[in-house]
Formats: sequence, structure tokens, C-alpha cells
Amino acid sequence: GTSTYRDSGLEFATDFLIGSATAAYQIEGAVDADGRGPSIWDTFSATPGKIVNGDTGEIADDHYHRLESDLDLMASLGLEAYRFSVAWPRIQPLGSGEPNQAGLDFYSRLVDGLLARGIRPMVTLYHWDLPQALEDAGGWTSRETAYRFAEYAAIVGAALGDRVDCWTTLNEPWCSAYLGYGSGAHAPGRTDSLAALQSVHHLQLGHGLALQALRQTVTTDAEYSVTLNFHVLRGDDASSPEAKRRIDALANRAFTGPMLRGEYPADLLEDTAAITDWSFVLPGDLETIHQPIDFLGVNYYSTATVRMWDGTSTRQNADGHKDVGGSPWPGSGHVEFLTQAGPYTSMGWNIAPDGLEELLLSLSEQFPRLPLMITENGAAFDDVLEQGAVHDLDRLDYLRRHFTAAHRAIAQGVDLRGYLVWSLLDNFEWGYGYSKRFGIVHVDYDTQERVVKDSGLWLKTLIAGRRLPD
Ligand code: PNW
Repeated sequence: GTSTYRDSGLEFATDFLIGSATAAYQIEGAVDADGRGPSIWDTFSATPGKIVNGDTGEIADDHYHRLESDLDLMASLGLEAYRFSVAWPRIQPLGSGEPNQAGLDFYSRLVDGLLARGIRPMVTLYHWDLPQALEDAGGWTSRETAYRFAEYAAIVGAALGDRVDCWTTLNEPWCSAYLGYGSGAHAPGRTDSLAALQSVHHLQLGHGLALQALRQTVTTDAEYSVTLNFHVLRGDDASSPEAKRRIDALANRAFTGPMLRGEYPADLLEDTAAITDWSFVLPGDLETIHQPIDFLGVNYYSTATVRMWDGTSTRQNADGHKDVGGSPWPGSGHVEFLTQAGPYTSMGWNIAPDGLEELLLSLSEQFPRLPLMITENGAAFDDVLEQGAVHDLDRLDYLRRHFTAAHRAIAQGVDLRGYLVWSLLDNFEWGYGYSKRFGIVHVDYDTQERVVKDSGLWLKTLIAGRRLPD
């Protein structure tokens, strides 16, 4: 039957890092604690109509107050690495100036707690919670925000850089720029194509400046990275190659170009010429952005199937981004995203482990000397908690298939260093609030009780045995 796989027993090398990931706004809660300032996600989630059920991150998993028990939970799963993000508004409540020591102390305790349990801390500096004061001054459309980000990076580097040896600047700048400023589905909810493209650039300038700042303040022999979410594109229509080229330029090469090659793709500039001449890219910016990194973080969930809209039929838009006023595709909003074959997760995303294998192979071909790390992969399903257990065989199966895909890529020579499952805990899933559960640990939002799901137990067995469990 379909539950029989030939993949059990596949082995992962002992230095292949297996762990899990979270982000500050999605789990911490305690939004007013210890001097934290407001972020764009506090503002956005307080705006009626933006988040499913009007949910906010006010309490979330209350992780801020449950640090010790959550650390014990991670240890009980045997996690080798834990990827978390630092909330900028805890460190600089208004986005600039003197650090808030209480905010730094929280992350210092987190890092110490991880190290004491033998779990490698992997710090992401920006997982979308921009201090609101900086948004009020223009947010990522403003060049100044990139300089503020570097100052913040230097503060965190100085505070944690004696113990943390793995640093990521940005998580998914695609989401920050295009969902935050283009489609409006994410904070700050702006719907302006020019603003989105300015943000693409200023986020990357911030990345480059932050890397420089980290290298000056961190004292461990650290690894530096950025995490991107890649769009793996499919389509067999006659117009699909053109649609794929356009979306690949906006989604993927808009970031790998500057960061890994030191240039914006020529076709991206052409496709967006009616919106901007990109004169906000100043001399020297590309050199700043094009810093060496030690590995590339790859977030992967699903694929997209595209073709060019013929302008007559009703345009299909199955890319999972609600059309909330704007398009996340500046200059290419007429590309059609076609409904894909299932099975689907409860996000409506099709399950396509072969897309992960294809992506890893393609990246390693494009950037042969660049190690890769899966910094997020996972799935939302409609879990049922009964008698203190969650038998999430759908998620377990999803993970098993994606670990198998990763293994296949490694067997074909891809330099893949690790795999972090999204997410450790059920949490605030951005525009979907608490209606979508990605955790390998179930969270009861009334009691804050945590229950390890079967997928979490499976991951624990995988880590302990270094092979896919039966
Ligand atoms: C990523 N999209 O977000 C984030 O890094 C996580 O914080 C998030 O919880 C996870 O994936 C699951 O969604 C994304 O619309 C959000 O294409 C939206 C999209 C992609 C990634």
C-alpha cells in the first residue's frame, strides 16, 4: 500500500545537523514585557481584517515566559540545532539607539540554555518584526533602515557573539519585500510595486552591512548566512518558459544575483522598467551586498506552476497568496499561477518532495562552492489531539518524503549541511493566525500545554539513530 516505503534506513552523516526552527513573533508573546517596543506585526495584527480570526502575537506560545521548559522540550527531542530569531524591538524598542539590556538578557539566557543542553544556537537577526518606529520613517523603502539594521546587528553580535557561531541576517526577504510592501498580505501591509522593489534592495543592503557589522563584533569562529525561500517553478504550457523566467527573476535571482554574484539580473531590470529605473541602487551597494557567506539557508515548502495569462480567460491565481489589494509580482502580475495536483497540506500547498531535490541540485549547480542548509521545511495539517497524543501521520509522511529527497540530493553530490524542521511549536502563522499548525509539538492555546506529536517523536528517533526510522 501507499504506507510502504523503500526509504527506511537511509543514513545521515554524524555532522549533518538536524534540528528545528521558530521565529520570535510567532512564539514569544509577551509583547510588552521588559521594554519591548511595537513592531510592524503588532500594528498589522491589531488592524481589523488582516489576520484570520483577528489573531495576534500578543500571547502566542508564551515562549518568553516558558523558556526553561521549552529548552527542556528541545533537549527531550534530542535537537542538534535550534534556529530562532531575535526580536529587533526587544533590543531597540524604537529601532535605533542604546540597546535594551533586558531584551538582550532574554536571548543570552536562551543561548546559554541551548549550549548547556548541547544544542547549537542558530541566530536569525530579522524574521520580519521591524520596529514600528522605523516603518513610520519609511520602513524598508528607506535606505536608512539598512543602516539601522547594521547597528542592531552589531549590538546583537557584541552581546551573543562570544557564544553563537552561526548567524543569519534575513529570513526570506522575498516575503518582507513582496508580501509586506507589494501584495499587502504581510506587515506593514502596503500595496505599492515601487515600494516592494525598493525594499528588495534595501533589505539586501541591510544584509551586506549587517554581515560587515557581525564580522567586526562576533568573536567566535562563526558561520554567516542568509535564508531565502525559493520558488520552484513548473509549467508545460507554450508560455510557461517566459512565465518561469519572470517569476524566477523576481523571486529567486533578485536575491541570489546581488548576494551571490554582485549584480541584479538584466532581465529583472527590464521586466520592472515601467515601475522603476532602480536608481535607488547607489554606487558601491552591490559590492556591499556581495559579501562572502559560509552557507545558504534554503526554505522549501512546495512548488508553483505558471504560464502567461492570455488576457481573456479569468486569470488563475493559485499561488497561495490572497490577492489583498496588490500583487506580490511587480511588473509580472499577469503571470498565471495554475492549480496544481494534490495531495495538499492544510495551507493548500501541494506536496512535492521532488521539488526540494530539484532545488538543491539546481542551487548546487548554480553555486558550486556554496554549502546549503535547509533552514525550514515542514507542513500544516489539521491535527487532532486525543488522549494526550497527536497521530499526525500526514506530517510525519511529509517530513519523511522530504528527508528522503534531501538524502537523494546529498547522494548526487550536493553539499547539504543540515535540515531544520519548521516548526518546533504550533505558532502564529502570520496572516493565518493560529488556524494553521506547523508544529512537531502541539500547543493548546488555552492552557499552553505542549504535547509532542508523532512527527516529533519520529524526528527524535531519526536524530538518535541517524537514519530514517521504519
Ligand atoms: C515561511 N508564501 O513563511 C516563514 O519563514 C515562516 O515564518 C512561516 O511560518 C513558514 O514559512 C510557513 O508559512 C512563508 O506566501 C510565508 O509563499 C508565506 C509564504 C512563504 C513562506
